[in-house]
Amino acid sequence: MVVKVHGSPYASAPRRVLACLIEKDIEFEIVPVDLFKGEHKNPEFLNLQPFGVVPVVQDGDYTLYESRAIIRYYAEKYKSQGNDLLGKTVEERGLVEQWLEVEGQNYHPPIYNLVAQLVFFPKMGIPVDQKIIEESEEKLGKVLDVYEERLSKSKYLAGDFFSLADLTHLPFTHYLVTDVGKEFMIRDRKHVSAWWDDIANRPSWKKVLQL
Ligand SMILES: N[C@@H](CCC(=O)N[C@@H](CS)C(=O)NCC(=O)O)C(=O)O
Repeated sequence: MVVKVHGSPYASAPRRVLACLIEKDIEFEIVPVDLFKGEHKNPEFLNLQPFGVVPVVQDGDYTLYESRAIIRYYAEKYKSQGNDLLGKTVEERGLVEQWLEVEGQNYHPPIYNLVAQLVFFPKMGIPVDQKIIEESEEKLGKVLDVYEERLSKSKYLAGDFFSLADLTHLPFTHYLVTDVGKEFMIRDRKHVSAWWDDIANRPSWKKVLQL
């Protein structure tokens, strides 16, 4: 069964899902949803995703939204296919879940604010708020200091294996080092910098960027 991914391959949350599907060798097709035309607010799309955001996957009769839920689902469903992204033991799995939560709760809010203020808003003609930019940079810096400490002890966030915990960071960190112009936040931290080079060079992520 080919998985249908409703979304735009240039948008961050769909990219998270696509990277996971490629890591797991799962066949997929992209059903384009043009955010610029507002297609994600059309009634047909809202039937699939009542909050009107991408991505949504359809796998036969099964429909799922929320990118982090989707990657957990596929990593579990196809545990022994493609690259294992959940760890071998329950303790490893616990750490994968811990760092997935850290990404969602600690990393994502400030990095999202930076990307919104410095990339999305200028394109949309929305005025930027310098105070939000400064506060977000400070908050993200503190989170990255915790990552630096962690990554001085293990190659990846959950241990010495690449997992969903690392993969989930790809889309927005990509924005940070490319469009936002704050690559120094990664490069000033030796272990974070090496981790980023490692995960950003995975064939799955390179393929996502080409889609
Ligand atoms: N928590 C959701 C967030 C999805 C999300 O914000 N998607 C963005 C694209 S990356 C979107 O659809 N934005 C359009 C909008 O907010 O109107 C997920 O992870 O799936």
